[in-house]
Amino acid sequence: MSTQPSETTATLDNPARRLLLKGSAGVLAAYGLMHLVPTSRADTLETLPDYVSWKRQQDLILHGSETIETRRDAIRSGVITPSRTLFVRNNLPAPDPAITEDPDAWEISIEGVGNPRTLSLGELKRMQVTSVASVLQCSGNGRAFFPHGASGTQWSVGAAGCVVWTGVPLKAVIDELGGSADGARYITATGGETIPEGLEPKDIMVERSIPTEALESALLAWEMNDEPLDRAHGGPLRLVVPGYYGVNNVKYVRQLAMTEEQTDAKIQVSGYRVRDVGVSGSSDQPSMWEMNVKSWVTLPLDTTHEGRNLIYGVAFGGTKAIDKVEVSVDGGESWQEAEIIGPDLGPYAWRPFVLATELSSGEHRIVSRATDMDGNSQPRERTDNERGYGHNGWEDHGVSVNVG
Ligand SMILES: Nc1nc2c(c(=O)[nH]1)N[C@H]1C(S)=C(S)[C@@H](COP(=O)(O)O)O[C@H]1N2
Ligand SMILES: [Mo]
Repeated sequence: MSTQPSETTATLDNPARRLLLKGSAGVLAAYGLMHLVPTSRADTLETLPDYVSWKRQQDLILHGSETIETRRDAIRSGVITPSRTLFVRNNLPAPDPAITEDPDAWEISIEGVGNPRTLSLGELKRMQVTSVASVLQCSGNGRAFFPHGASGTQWSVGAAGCVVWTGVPLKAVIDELGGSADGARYITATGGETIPEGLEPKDIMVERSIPTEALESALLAWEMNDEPLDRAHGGPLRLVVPGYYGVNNVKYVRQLAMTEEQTDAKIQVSGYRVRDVGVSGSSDQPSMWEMNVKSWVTLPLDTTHEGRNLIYGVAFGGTKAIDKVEVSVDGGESWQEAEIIGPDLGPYAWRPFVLATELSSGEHRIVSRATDMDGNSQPRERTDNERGYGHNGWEDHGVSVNVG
């Protein structure tokens, strides 16, 4: 996909870019943050940056050093996305490798509870351990399909993956510390990035608030896919909120508070807010919290043979399990129910699906439409919005396949 210069002119949720626009390039350069400024062309980055050099480059699209997408054809019928294939999205540069050198010594302060205190990861590990499979998906996944040229990384379908997290249930931690403070309505988590001096912390910090109902499913996770959490994905410790968009899954979490109000950090107040095209972000607009029902085809993608074919894809319902997936090979005129395959790893995991069907020669538009257990189905159309968030329209997510 080619990147138009206009896409880089107004990445309003990128603090570095904002500062650059305000003429503070010197500050950024002085702190080595120039690489936060999005590259104007997708092809300027040719190899994986050092902090993710362990990933499998052929599975990935390098949009920038902090924005790396999983290729649609790397998923196939995959129940779990291998770590080496999983997308990466950092609003700030990944911390120094030292951050994961002594994971058990990592500390998190817990506030807004009966007995606020600081806990080490070593202590958390002794409280309770559980695992959950959940889809990690960036709010802007599918942004590339918005015709108005929504600013930000032009993700297609690959700012998403399904991984297994292991950690302590957040509720167990809060209970251990005397329970939530009276009146708490939000869980507010703070990322552990060091904010360079000279920059306004509230403009830059990754601090997110989510409704307390997420306490039932949230984890403080130290493992992903059975390995200690790598710093690329938030190691040593990350807040995981199953079914919620990526940004709420705060990496290198160093503080967690049960709060009455949402944080006043920019990333919460005006960032990640859904609004009409041309409107600026503000706190009265919907926040990117729970994910909506979505699916896409992963195989075949460009060409295939005539006759019987297996059409694969993945489907998920955010906080709700998937009920059914339908596939159309004629652009949505007629639909056939696909079979959901593989083990059921719970409501937050995605479900691979397959449809065995005959394909005649010629061009086919293959689309998929998932429905969750509450009966919500993917709409045909996208809902246009300024930043290109939450796209789950089935039409745009289809593939055109040449059969013959
Ligand atoms: N501390 C911190 N947490 C963060 C971010 C970040 O930049 N810093 N980026 C968020 C965003 S926007 C997304 S989509 C996910 C991406 O997670 P991943 O890089 O592990 O795939 O992390 C979220 N958590
Ligand atoms: Mo994101």
